Amino acid sequence: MLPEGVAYTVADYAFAPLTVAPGQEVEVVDSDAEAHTLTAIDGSFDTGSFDNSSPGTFTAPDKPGTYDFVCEIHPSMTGTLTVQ
Ligand SMILES: [Cu+2]
Repeated sequence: MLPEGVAYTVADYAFAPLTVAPGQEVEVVDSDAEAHTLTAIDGSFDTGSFDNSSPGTFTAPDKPGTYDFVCEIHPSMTGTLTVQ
């Protein structure tokens, strides 16, 4: 069984590296003033828009590997999800 309640905080308009288990559900908390998205480049996961009053969630891919993602609202915000 996967651990529950994995939380990931977005701060200062940047994504820190994130490593999770295959299929892990992740809650994404926004500590910035503006909304963000956490959207996989390959389309395998997407929180949609979330903000500091309404966290986003996504489910990590089942296949181990690294997945690049971006904030669709702030395209300079990029990050990498490691699934292992
Ligand atoms: Cu953003």
